[in-house]
Amino acid sequence: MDLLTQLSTQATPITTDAYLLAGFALADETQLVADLHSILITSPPRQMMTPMGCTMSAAITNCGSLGWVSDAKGYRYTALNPSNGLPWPSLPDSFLRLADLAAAQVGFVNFVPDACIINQYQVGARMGLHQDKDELDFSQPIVSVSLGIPAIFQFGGAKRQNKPINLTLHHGDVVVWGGVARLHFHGIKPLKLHHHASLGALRYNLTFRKAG
Ligand code: MD6
Ligand code: FE
Repeated sequence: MDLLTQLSTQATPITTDAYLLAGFALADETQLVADLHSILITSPPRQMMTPMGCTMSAAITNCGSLGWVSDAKGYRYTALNPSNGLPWPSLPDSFLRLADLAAAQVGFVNFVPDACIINQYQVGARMGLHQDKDELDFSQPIVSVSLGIPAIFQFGGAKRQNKPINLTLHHGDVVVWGGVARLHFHGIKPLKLHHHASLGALRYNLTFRKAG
């Protein structure tokens, strides 16, 4: 997909203030995947512990000036990777460009993320319904980029009990949400076996936030 096609990509509303931009990341996929691979080498994903003592099934790493971590002390953003004591890798230009373009496409202008959480899912990995509420600034949206094998994304409401909508996310799909949907519950169903030409039997999700 070239840039002009990307800029004319239709946003499909999921609910108020939440949109699917199907294939939006494909225009720059080679650069995105190359930049992702560099980050995975310097800062390998690992399965973190929840404060309740459970091991998360997705493995997580980060890039940006802040990274999300979970351990017995709770969920929080840190400037250093606890695995090696070093700052998280910086946000590559390709990531920043994509996050800004996708947010602007659905009306969230001047989105400047400082954190990108990278979730790596093996077949069978999942993410239970949760809210993203560890950031300081809920006026900023979240931009979520799916790469690799497909997954069923569950998008619920403001309450955990609200019945979620199921949406299959494919390689290159981008979901943007903010505004009244910013704190809605969401999750990922256990991944089924698929194969992706450049990423194998894995799914990666990049979520961009303004965390600090
Ligand atoms: C995932 N995504 O797609 C998990 N959070 O692997 C998230 O938890 C998420 O996609 C906030 C906004 C968009 C997301
Ligand atoms: Fe989330």
